[in-house]
Amino acid sequence: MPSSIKKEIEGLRKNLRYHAYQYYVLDDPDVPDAEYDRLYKQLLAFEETHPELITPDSPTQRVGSKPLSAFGQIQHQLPMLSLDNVFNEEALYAFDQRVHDRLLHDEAIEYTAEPKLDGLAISLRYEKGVLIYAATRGDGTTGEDVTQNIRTLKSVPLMLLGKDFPDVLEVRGEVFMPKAGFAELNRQARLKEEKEFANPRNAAAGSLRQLDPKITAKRPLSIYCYSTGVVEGGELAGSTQYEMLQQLQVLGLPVCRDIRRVRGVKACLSYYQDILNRRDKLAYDIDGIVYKVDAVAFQRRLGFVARAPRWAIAHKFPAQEEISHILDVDFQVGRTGAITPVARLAPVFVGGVTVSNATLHNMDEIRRKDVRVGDQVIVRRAGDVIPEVVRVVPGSRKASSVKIEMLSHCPVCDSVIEQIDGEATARCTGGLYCSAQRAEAIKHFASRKAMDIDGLGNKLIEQLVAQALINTSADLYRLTLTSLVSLERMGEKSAENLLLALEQSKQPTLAKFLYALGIREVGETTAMNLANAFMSLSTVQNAEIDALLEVQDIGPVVAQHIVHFFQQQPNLDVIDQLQSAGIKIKDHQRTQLTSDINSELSGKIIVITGTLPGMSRGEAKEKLIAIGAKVTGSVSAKTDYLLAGDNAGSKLSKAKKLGVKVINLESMLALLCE
Ligand code: D41
Repeated sequence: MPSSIKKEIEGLRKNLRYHAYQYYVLDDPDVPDAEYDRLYKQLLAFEETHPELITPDSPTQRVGSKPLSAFGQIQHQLPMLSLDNVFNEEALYAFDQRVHDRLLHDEAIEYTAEPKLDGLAISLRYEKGVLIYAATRGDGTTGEDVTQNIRTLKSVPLMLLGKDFPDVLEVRGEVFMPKAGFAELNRQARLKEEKEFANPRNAAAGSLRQLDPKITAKRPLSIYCYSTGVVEGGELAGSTQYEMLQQLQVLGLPVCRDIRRVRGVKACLSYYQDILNRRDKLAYDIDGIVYKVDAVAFQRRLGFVARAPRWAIAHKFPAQEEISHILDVDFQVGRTGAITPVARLAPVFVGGVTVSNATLHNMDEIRRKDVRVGDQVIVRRAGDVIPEVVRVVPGSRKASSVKIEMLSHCPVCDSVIEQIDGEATARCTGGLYCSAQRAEAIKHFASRKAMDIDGLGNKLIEQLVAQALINTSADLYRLTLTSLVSLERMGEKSAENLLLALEQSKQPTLAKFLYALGIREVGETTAMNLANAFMSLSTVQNAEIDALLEVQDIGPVVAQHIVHFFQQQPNLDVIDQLQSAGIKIKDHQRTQLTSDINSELSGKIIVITGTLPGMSRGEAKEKLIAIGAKVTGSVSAKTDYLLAGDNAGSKLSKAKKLGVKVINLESMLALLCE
C-alpha cells in the first residue's frame, strides 16, 4: 500500500526534523542519539525499497552524489553588507552619539549585542520553506554557489518548520567550525601526517570550498543566523532585530544563544566584558561583538553609508595572534623535571598584554613546526593560557637562523637530561637535587588549590630557594622572622603575615594535602578521589597498585606514579618533616565515600554562582564533588541545579530561562544529607 508507506515515510521525516531541531537549534535533545539513528535507518530502509518516494528535502539526502568541477556564481538580489569596526570605548561612544544625532533621540538606545563569530558569511534562500540555494558573501554582490556543501550541515534545515514563513526568505548567517571539532579535525590530520589548519576560520573556509560534498559532510561545520536578506510574500513577525532572531529560531534556524538585548552604551560595554571574560570557554571562536540598533524602524531611518549599515558596528577584541621574532631560546625546568623550551621574543602586544616569552612546548613540536631562532613567528595568547609560538611565518626564514637543539644537561643543576621513548617530554634526572625542581615543587605546594599559603608568591619562593633558606616544602615551616626580614624587599609586616599564613595552613584536608605533594598526574580531582577511597594519608602511602586501580579515574600510569612517589625516601622524609612541623591533616569524613552516598544531589550536574553565606564556592564545590555531583562552570539545558548565592547575575537569569532548579546554600546542605 504505497499511500500508507508514503505516510510512514513522511512521519519519519517529520520526526527526524523535529529531533534535529531539538538537538542543533535548541541544544536540548529529547531523545538519545541512538533513537535518532534508529529512526534514520528506518527511513533509509523505506527509501531503499521505494526510491520513487525520495525527495530532495529528505534528511537522508544531505550529501549529493557528484563532486562539482567548479562553483557556480550567484548574484545576491540584495547585497550582503559589511560592518564598520571600532577598537575602543571612545569610538563606540562616538558611534552611539551618531545614532542619537541622526535619530534626534534623547533616550538610551536599545541594541541587540551579538558575539561576532569568526567564520564565513553566507546567504541561505528559502522559497516556500524549502532551501533553494546557499551562497557565500563573495564581494557582497556576487558569491559562490555552495548549496551542495551547505546542505551537508545538519544544523541547516532543508525545510523550514511550521507554516508561518514568507514565500521567499533569505537568511544571512555565519558558517563556522566549533573549537572542539577543529581540535579533533587537526588531531586526525596529525595522525595521518597531513597538513593542519591554522585556525577554525581557515578550517571552515577550507571545508566549505570543497568541490566534493562528501568531504564537507565529514567536517564539523555549524551556522548561526543573524539577519535576513530578501523577504517577499509575507513577513517575519516582530519589529526588532531581537524578535527577528527569535522568529528565525522558531522557523528552525540556529541562532547564537549568547545574544542579548542591552540598553545604552554602558550595557554594551558590560556585555563586551562578560563575553571577553568567557571567550575561552565559548564553544566557538569570536573576534568581537556586533551591536545592532534593535528597532527596525530606527534601522530604516539610519540607512547605509557605502556598503555598511549606520545602525550596526563591530567592536573588535584585541587580536589573540600577532607576529614577532625569536631572539633566543631558553630551557625551563618544571616541577617534575620536564624541560620546556621557551622562546624569548621581541616584545609584542597580543591578547591584551605585552608578551616577551612564549612556550615552544617540546622538541617534537619544534620539529613539527620547524621553528628556529631568528624566525618570524605567530604568537598566540588566548585568555589565561600561556602564550605559545603557533607557527613560523612562511617565507620569513633567514640564512642566519639557528636550529634549536635539546640540551644534554640540566641548565640549573647540570644533571643528565633524558627522554623516554614514546614521550614527548625531556626531563632533568636531578630530582630534588635540582634547585629548579625544588622551587617548582614548593610553588605547587603553596599554591591556592594546594596548601593555599597567602603571601608566598613565586618570586619569593625562588628567592628563598636561591638563598638556600628552604630546600623542601617542610622547610617553609622553619622560617623565622629574622631569616625572612633578611630578604630583599621584605618588610617586618609582610614577614609576620607570611608566618601567620603558614601557621594557618597547617590543617589541610587530605585531598588538598595529597594534591600539594605534587605527585605526577595527580590533580585536584584525582587527589579527591584518593582521599575518598583511602580516608587517610598512611593508607594512600601503603596502597598497592591493585588497590589504586580500583579508584575512580585512576589508570595504570597514574597508579604507578603514586606508588613510585611513596617509594622515594626523600619524599617520605619531607612528609615526616611536615608532620613534625605541625601539619595535621583534618579527619576525612567517612560519609564522603562517593559510592556509599545516596544523596539527592549525587550524580547531578550543578553550577555554583554568587556569594554563598559563610562558605567559599571552593568549599561548596568540594562538598558536592565528595557526594558524586558534577560541578560545572556554565548553565545549560543539561544543568540539574544552580546553587545561587548573593549577587548572582547572568547564570541565575539563564537558569530561570531554561527552567533549571535554583537552590540556595541552606537547601543544598539539606539535600546533601537526604
Ligand atoms: O557574527 C558575525 N560574524 C556577524 C556578522 C553578526 N553577528 N552580525 C552581522 N551583521 C551584519 C549586518 C548588520 C550587515 C547584517 C555580521 C555581518 N553583517 C557581516 N559578516 C560579514 C560581513 C558582514
